[in-house]
Amino acid sequence: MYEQVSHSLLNDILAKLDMEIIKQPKMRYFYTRLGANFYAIHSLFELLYGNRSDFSAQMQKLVETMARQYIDRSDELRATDLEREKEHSWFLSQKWVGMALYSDGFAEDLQGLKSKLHYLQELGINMVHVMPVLDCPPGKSDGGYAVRDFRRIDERIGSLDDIDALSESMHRRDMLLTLDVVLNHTSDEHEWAQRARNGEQMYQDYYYVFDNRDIPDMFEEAMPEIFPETSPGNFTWDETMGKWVMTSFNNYQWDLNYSNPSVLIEMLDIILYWANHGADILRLDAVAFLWKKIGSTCQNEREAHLILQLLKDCCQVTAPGVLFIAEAIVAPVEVTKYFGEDAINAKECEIAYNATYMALLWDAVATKKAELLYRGIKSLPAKLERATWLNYIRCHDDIGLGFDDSDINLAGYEPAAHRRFLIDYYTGNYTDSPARGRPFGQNEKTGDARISGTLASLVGLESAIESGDEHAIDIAINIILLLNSMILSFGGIPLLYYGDEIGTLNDYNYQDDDSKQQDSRWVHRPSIDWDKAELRNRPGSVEFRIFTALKKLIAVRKEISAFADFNGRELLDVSNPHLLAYAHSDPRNNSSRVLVVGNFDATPQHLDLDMLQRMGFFKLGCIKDLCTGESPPIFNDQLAIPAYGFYWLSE
Ligand code: OTU
Repeated sequence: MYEQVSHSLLNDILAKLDMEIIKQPKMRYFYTRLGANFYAIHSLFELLYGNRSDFSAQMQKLVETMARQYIDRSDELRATDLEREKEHSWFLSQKWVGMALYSDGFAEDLQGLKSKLHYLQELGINMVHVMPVLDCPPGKSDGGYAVRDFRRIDERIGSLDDIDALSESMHRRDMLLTLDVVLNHTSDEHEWAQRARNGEQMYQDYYYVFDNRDIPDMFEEAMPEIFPETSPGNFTWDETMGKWVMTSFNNYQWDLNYSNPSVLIEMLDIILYWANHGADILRLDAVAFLWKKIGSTCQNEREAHLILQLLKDCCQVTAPGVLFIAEAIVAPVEVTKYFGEDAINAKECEIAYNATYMALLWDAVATKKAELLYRGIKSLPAKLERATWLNYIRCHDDIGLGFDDSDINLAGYEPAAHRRFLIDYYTGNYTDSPARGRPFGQNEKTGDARISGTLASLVGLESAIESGDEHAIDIAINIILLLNSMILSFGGIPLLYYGDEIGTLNDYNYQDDDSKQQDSRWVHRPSIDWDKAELRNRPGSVEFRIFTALKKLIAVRKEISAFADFNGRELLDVSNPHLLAYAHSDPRNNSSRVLVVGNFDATPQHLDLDMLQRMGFFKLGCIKDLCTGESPPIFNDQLAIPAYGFYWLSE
């Protein structure tokens, strides 16, 4: 019944389309895909905006936006769409290995990045998240997340032509390009914000603007603070406008109001615009925040999910080869919902940051135990098929200790004290720790804090080099490799962070820059020292040791089909608190089973082979470590795992 109604609705919309669109040739796939997705798109749009008098006009505009961007999509990208539609689980393959980087920090600018793609290929990287490239007000940029113009590249790093050339060059090399779309907010210097400030009601309706504190105060009762030190509270008084505006992040980042369909359509247009400039994957920033409701934390609201489903369905019509990454740094039970809520059987983002796993790995390093790591992975909710994690150790943001209190209890710790220990451990307040991190986002009201620092500095490489302690250097390198082995083997897309492949240390220059010194995340947003990177070719150097080992691990990962993310991971209870072990089987190929084991302790540990055999693993004497190609050491029916060592075992 509804199908019929929706069919005639669709016909009405198509009949009213602009002549310019109707007379276009080669629209066949557009119409087929629109037909297939229209029911979902219309019902989602109606759920969100059905009570508005301009609903039909906005619906018409939504379809026109998709059509116009389809017309702009190049033949090459349309061909890629078709291939990916056929092979629709293509991104679950173990062959993808990612890296996130700032183009200026990595190589000065976009052209520099293009000329250094070979370096990434040398390491085995074939998916690159180029951190925000858009125009932001200098000094009020939030590292690129306070966008002044969503269609204009920051002129200090290049032009639109440079992005096109980069994506072309990457595609020729079989590399994927990931770009950001900052959905939740704009800079206060964005044209919409300027026009709102100058009194235009239409643009004030793009944001959450209030005459007085009545409603802001009600919101504040339940909204947490994201940047409590630099930007306390969630509202900012705008002097020119004479009004309060919602600013969940920095006070110069105005939250967009998605209860206004015009905002949704504008942002869809921007998503499709970057899809048409060759982005294979779009990282949707801060997706948990897309819907605000008084009395709630204003995160993970049902409508935020409906918006993402709608954006995904619309993208399926215009650019179906393009994937979304959900950047939702929220509780484990909430994260998996960003793959697709079951309310309406629709998909949202194919990929999500695995912030839980990231934070748990840091817990294991500090405690030298895998207990909380084990608990946390165990309570990670199952995810949908055709969905995958982005597994990472470090990124441009801080490390938040967002694991579950009940898991902390199960692992035998008291939550508040344990979090305090971790902060102290990584920020220099714990005597036995070699870590050189910085606190971030300390909130005196709640006692919360997060951690900044590069991978190398957090695992002790900085302090080890400073004291010239060779043994400590060895340990730090081993921990770096252990952590990388964990993200490379977990199931999902590993995402390395630029500089970590050569052990880049903290960069303290941000302290001399007024616009950065309050934000310790800049300590781990380095400029690559290419002379140091050259040392990757000099045997014995730190750079060589890390780079070569990583390169090998990446190459081996790509050969192990059981690492493709078809939900074949099984967490093993090996009853040794220092070890984490899981096995992968490839549902498409039963004989290929791989057992991963990592030792987080500073002393060697062992695994009982009898136990492994009872679990159905290995005939004695047939075990091989795929990382080295050799048999691992076995003594008295015990498999020995060196301090901070790891194996990827198969028969
Ligand atoms: C994201 O961050 C970005 O990654 C940050 O670099 C930006 O500052 C921020 O959005 C605003 O655009 O929104 O869903 O703990 O983890 O702010 C989580 C800080 C986010 C970040 C958090 C995050």
